[in-house]
Amino acid sequence: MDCPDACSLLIDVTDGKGSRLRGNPAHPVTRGFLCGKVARYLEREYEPSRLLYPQKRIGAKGEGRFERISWDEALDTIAENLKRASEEYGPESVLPYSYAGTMGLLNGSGMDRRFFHRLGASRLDRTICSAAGGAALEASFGARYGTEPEQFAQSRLILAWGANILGTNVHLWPFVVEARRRGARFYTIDPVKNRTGRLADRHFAPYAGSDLALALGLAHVIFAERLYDADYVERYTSGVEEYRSLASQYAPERVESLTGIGRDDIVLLAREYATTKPACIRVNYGVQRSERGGAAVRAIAALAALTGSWRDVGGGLSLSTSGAFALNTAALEMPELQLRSPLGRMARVLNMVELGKALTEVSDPPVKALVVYNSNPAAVAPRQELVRKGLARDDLFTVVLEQFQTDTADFADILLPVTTFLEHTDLYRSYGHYFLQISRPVLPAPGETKSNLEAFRLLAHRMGFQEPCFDDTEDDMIRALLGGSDPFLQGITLERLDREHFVRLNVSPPGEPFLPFAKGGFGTASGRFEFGADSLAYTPPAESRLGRPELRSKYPLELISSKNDDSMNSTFGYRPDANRQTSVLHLHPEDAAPRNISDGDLVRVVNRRGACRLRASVPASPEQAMVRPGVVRAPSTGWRKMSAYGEHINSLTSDGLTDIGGGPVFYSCLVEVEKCGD
Ligand SMILES: Nc1nc2c(c(=O)[nH]1)N[C@H]1C(S)=C(S)[C@@H](COP(=O)(O)OP(=O)(O)OC[C@H]3O[C@@H](n4cnc5c(=O)[nH]c(N)nc54)[C@H](O)[C@@H]3O)O[C@H]1N2
Ligand SMILES: Nc1nc2c(c(=O)[nH]1)N[C@H]1C(S)=C(S)[C@@H](COP(=O)(O)OP(=O)(O)OC[C@H]3O[C@@H](n4cnc5c(=O)[nH]c(N)nc54)[C@H](O)[C@@H]3O)O[C@H]1N2
Ligand SMILES: [Mo]
Repeated sequence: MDCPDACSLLIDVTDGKGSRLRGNPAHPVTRGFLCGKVARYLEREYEPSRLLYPQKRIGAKGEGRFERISWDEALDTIAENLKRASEEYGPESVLPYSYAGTMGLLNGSGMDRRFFHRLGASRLDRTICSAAGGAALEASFGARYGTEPEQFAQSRLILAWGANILGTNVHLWPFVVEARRRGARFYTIDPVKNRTGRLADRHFAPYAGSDLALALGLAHVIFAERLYDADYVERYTSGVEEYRSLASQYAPERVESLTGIGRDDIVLLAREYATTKPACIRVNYGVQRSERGGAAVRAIAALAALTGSWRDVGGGLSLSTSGAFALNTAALEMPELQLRSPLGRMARVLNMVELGKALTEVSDPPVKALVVYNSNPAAVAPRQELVRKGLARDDLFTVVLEQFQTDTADFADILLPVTTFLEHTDLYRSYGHYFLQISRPVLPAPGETKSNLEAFRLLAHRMGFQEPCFDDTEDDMIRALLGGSDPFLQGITLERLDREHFVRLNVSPPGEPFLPFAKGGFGTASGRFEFGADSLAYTPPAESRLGRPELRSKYPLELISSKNDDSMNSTFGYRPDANRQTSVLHLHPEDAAPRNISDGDLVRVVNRRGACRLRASVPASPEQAMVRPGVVRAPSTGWRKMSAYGEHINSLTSDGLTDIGGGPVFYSCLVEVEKCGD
């Protein structure tokens, strides 16, 4: 699934049935244990409501009434409709919509990409998760590398900055525990005091979306007290004078008013961070889901460059490691097929965050056919009311490839049943460590399920696409991926992967730590770390407590709908326990009292985009509160149709975009909350 940990799993199979799933003790990051979600994955595998046969819709869109059909009929209907849309409106009237239901490369961005490129379909900008942070790393580092998880054990100070390690990245935790056993301190910086924050030595709670100001404030102190590594900065960075002058405007007093973190704490944190060696920052994607999210990541990354922390084993910073997997994705995806499509050029690009607009406003051509796989946009995309309005269009032909009858599946014209990762071959990279993995099918595909890869192969044949690439086997495609010349992949072959299952990239010699930027080596045009001060001046998000006055007077609370610890986006939305967990709103007692809200009350969260009813969770005392006054938190996210009132938190979130990268601003979201029942 979509997780930085990308675990190595062992399964016991008895008479063709999986009986036990566990973490592989031999994998240096999985280390023999699983999170609560995957430990229960066999329940999902054999869940009676799993989709097993192709179906066509017989009720209204969204209603969820379907009838079984054959694969032949399903494929004929799809091919006919895609051809018609393509002939009448041009192939760009077809839009694929996918994200990371599986992170497997073949089933996530393989035959599907070839298919849509050959068709000339609109391209999808897959921004919904990490686009702002990714753009920030590209601009600052020129590469998506980060500190190896194993090295955290050697840190003396670990900052979890917008990183709920125990919730969304639990395989980092044993390394944190080991570091603390050796005397390290562990701090969290997060508007929400989640499981991880509760176990921290200190928790700092900035206002939502104010991390840029906080990072500049820390830099202010580090410059003022000359705590930076002048040698590292001189040798390996670019733009420090502009950055110094920007930081000089962020004195602790001002930063206190922008972030809510006390000036003395800012000074102490800056000193401690700059003088403790090694110090490591685990920043996760929560930080960049706000209006200034890209700049925030750049300013946080600047701290590691300023202090020269990249020199140290157990230093540096980790947001993503995905850039080290220099696979030949062009050979997998074959973008050049677009030139052979009726379009004869590269197709237009639509941003997945703006799906609602794509389905209701975009013309020239309008979207007439939508093919969804590895994603559940009717639940996970922002501005849900508009998304649903678009999905309900009678003149839109929708195909959904799914394992389960999700909210999105209910809008399908044709619904195709697909396999799980236990039932098909795939190649997996990771965004949290440096091991590449292969996985072969260990369980039979139930009913008439097929992998995404097979489904798109059959569709390509139905469309009459003649290119031999549509007959490539899974192994052909893996070989193509491994076929580049990147040194990190040297010696990694399909045969070796089949033998060893997981293989560490050649990022450093065996047994030696990977220090990506110890001696510079940044991938930017200058080869240096780019501070980028000209884009880092802080203004509070429009939707925040210091934002647009007309908004915050009506909607004074900052909503953070961050991930639920025991589910995976909407993937487990059919589970009643997951649904209970995602039907809660955490409030501070000071916000609850004037609204006459008590623990367990039914409340309505509302803003100008929509509304959603949830159960209030209000602790007895302020010390136990998960959030500071002015912040509410909704663990996310479930299925809309499973919620008691058929409502969803993403009716409130905005389809606005981040400062860079075109990412979503899920956590810049002002709301009001009112009691609406006991
Ligand atoms: N259990 C579980 N694990 C998951 C997922 C899941 O749904 N559930 N989802 C997977 C996915 S898709 C992803 S992208 C990854 C990474 O997932 P993350 O994006 O890292 O997880 P989140 O919980 O959304 O955000 C991390 C933390 O950032 C905090 N945060 C929110 N706004 C701000 C802010 O303005 N400033 C600061 N400093 N912190 C802020 C949140 O309160 C949260 O504690 O996790 C993956 N793992
Ligand atoms: N309010 C709010 N909204 C959010 C977020 C948030 O924090 N708060 N997080 C955002 C983030 S970071 C992300 S990444 C997105 C996640 O959004 P999505 O990527 O849409 O994630 P899921 O909701 O888990 O849906 C994945 C679907 O893929 C299906 N699937 C799994 N494997 C396969 C396969 O092999 N083939 C096919 N065809 N389907 C498969 C699963 O059954 C599941 O229904 O949500 C975003 N939405
Ligand atoms: Mo994500």
